Amino acid sequence: MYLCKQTMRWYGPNDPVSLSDIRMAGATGVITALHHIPNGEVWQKKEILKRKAEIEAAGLEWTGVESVPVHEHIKTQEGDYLTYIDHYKQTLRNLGECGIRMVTYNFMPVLDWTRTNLNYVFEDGSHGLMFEKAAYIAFDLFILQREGAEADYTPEEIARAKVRFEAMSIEERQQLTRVMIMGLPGAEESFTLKQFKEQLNRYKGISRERLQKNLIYFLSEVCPVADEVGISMVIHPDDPPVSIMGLPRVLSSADDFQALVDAVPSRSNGLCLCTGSFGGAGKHDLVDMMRRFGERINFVHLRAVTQTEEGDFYEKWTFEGDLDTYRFLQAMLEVEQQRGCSIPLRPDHGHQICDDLNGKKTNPGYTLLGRMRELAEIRGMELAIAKQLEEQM
Ligand code: DNO
Repeated sequence: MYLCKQTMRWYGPNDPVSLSDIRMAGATGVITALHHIPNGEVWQKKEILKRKAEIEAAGLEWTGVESVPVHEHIKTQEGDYLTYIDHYKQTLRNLGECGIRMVTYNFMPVLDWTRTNLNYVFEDGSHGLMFEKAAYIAFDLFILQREGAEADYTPEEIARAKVRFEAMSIEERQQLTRVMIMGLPGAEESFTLKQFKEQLNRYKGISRERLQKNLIYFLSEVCPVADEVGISMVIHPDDPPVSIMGLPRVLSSADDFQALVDAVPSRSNGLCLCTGSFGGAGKHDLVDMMRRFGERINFVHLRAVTQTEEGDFYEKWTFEGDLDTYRFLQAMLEVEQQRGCSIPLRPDHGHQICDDLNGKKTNPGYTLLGRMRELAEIRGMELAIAKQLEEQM
């Protein structure tokens, strides 16, 4: 029976969560990146092997990279983007030669994932992440004061955002700004308001179609290398899967991924099925996506959110959100048996619980205890489904 590869994300030696914590939490591998290497530079074999040895010394496997970041110039195709593509290829060759088999990346312009509150207090007292549309619009219209932003919202949304903004203290406004643009864990870049505006300006002439063309060009260049060295490239969906601050988005639905596969059919062109990202806006049938793209899903982020009518979403516990986690895991296990391989999975963001709430330094979404609970619940359910499948065979 092929079971999922249970992994946890690790932010490297500076992560307050240690490798031995991760091992004791029940994971068999880690997902990590060489965060100290500036975006766009080649990851040298020496550095890769050093990190790999450190992970293996802790009794774990380096199951995959999240992320090798795609330089902004590749997304906009300006200046030295061809050099950056060459660097990316070289990084893939080096990783492949060091035995790494999976690389996650995203093609979200400027920002990686976006939330408005990292400390929302849930009913059980745990703290977690959420996205409040009125706060986000308040930031866009009244803090960032993005030119032409009004056209992106309805009069009702603008009115709600105004009320929300006026009720915020100066500290709350500063906090919102920090959360929006100063870089969440995993986002390799952070900005001041001025820098952020400059970044947005660089995308002024770039439509969704253009960004999609640039992504396809990037993949048509790097996938042959990934095929050759035995790496699966998995694209992380837009989080949330809608345009943010007027920026174009290209991986927000099953159709978007289908378009990528049609354009670049290489074996290495794969998807990181992040259930929480797709769950943030719109309706996406994640069980169906698991079955439909099964051959190309080489990484899963398991997380469940709940959407509201106003366009807000809350990151709930994996078994308490809108996702039918049972059916999803069942589909995943079936895909694994059909393919004859184990797909890496990681519990995605976890709440802050118990000791995490006692002043411990944590990376938002990446606490030990919250993720440990998620991993244990997911693993328990997975083993039960596997048993059922075995009995049916
Ligand atoms: C957030 C993560 C993202 C993800 C990147 C992949 O928690 O899921 O930062 O790692 O988008 O490139």
